[in-house]
Amino acid sequence: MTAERRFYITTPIYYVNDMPHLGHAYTTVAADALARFMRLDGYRVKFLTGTDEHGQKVAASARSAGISPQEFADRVSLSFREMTGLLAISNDDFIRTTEPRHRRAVEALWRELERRGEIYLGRFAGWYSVRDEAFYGEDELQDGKAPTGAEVEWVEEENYFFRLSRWGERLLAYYEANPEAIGPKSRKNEVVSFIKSGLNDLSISRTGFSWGIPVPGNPRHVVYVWLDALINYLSAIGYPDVENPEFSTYWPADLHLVGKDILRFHAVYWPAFLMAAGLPPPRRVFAHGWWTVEGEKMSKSLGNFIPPERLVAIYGRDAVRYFLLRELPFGSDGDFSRRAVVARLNGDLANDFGNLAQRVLVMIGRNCGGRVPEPGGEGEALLANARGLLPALREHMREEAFHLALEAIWRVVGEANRYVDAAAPWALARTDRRRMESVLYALAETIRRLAIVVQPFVPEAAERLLGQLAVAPAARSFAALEESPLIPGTALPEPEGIFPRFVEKTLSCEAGGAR
Ligand code: ME8
Repeated sequence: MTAERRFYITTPIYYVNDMPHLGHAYTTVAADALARFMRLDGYRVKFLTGTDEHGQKVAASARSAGISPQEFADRVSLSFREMTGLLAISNDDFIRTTEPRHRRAVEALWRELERRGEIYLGRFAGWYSVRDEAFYGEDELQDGKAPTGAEVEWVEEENYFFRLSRWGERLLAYYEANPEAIGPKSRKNEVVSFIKSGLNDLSISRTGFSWGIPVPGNPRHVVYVWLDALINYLSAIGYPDVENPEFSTYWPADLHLVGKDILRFHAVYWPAFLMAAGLPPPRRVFAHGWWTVEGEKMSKSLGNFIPPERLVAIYGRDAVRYFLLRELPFGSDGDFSRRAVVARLNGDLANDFGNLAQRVLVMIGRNCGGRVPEPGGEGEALLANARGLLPALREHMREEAFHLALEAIWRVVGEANRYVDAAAPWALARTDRRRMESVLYALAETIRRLAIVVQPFVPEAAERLLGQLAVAPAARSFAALEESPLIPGTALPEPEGIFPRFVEKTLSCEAGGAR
């Protein structure tokens, strides 16, 4: 495999101060869909997620729980790891910033920055927000709070500083030369104007608490939690051993997916740290939008904090994944409501896709002896559209436009449903069996193609559907779309619904796929 056919994608590493919720699930599911897509498209993929475990915020949560920070971090990190199983996340690694491999990388990068004259010891006097784990200048405060609304406290202490002010011009030149390095475009403009407004040197150590990685050579300081955290993207591929094949294959990362709240850390500080250490910056950072719940910001105190396991228990894993990626343009903000989830589940999944598969497979079972029918030239327009899907999907996925990718797939689902109605194979069963077979072949072949391209989004349902079409596991990649059409005469298993309708338990417990 050539070096070009590789893809390194990451999620943020989540703070272990609190349990996982819908927002964390969102970024992780999106990264998973992209990782699966690229694997199916023949790329060698490294997909990384994990937890961010140091800093004052985590130390404070551990203190209120009455246990040590390490014990607390172990407990909550496990919940994030469980979230990956819960949502069928296909991450290749899960990094924790309390692991020795990470500490080694942080120490090495620190020393490298020091060696290159990028770090000096100074005095910080300013505002710090523990919730944001961020420093703020006096001029940035709004009504005595951080611009994010978080409480701030006055901090005056000896700190190490990174010479960020040196890097403004080089960052601007990098973004000028690499317009794709930040998405969406509107966010790129924000970052560029922030850099143009002038960068101050950045405090990169803290004193006064110990829950962190000690600064090499001066253990009175711990490394600032954001410098510590960002380095996870390097530690997971073996930094500081830059000669190892993992590192040389996967760095620079192809995509850091983040929420818009942490874009500045990823698109200003991170590339500056990297360039200062002589490493190339990531190829692209994409900042997605923010979910509210039933119109409100998600928070424990409002009681609308949605744990992913509850959603999965009620609606199913695939439905949650589908909803998150289909409902909002990736990049925009949006609102989560149960009504919207049920509408997508019963509409797009059960009525449109599930019912299409069920109708066609049941007809094949009844009229073709449960075997793949003979092709005969019917349904060419439908098949042509199904064939055109992959190039369109590649375009959309390159721009992280998951909703457009799903819209394109469902457009073909809609056409296939209209084709069933128009071609009426059940009537042909009595008048023209050869044509009936040909119509059903075109439909089954379209469903095969749909099932293959929908795998990154709803992996479980796609797997079941491909099983019902007797598509061998080795024939499920995108290369198989053209290489392995359905073979007439192949015996098919008994069809069963793939997307049961959601019915409120209080009303009835009936489930089925009928329109
Ligand atoms: O920021 N809507 O961790 P974090 C959409 N440890 N996405 C949301 C969301 C919401 N309401 N709430 C959270 C940190 N997210 C650092 C990251 S990376 C080197 C260090 C998602 O636990 C979104 O991806 O606060 C956001 O950026 C991330 O969770 C913040 O997670």
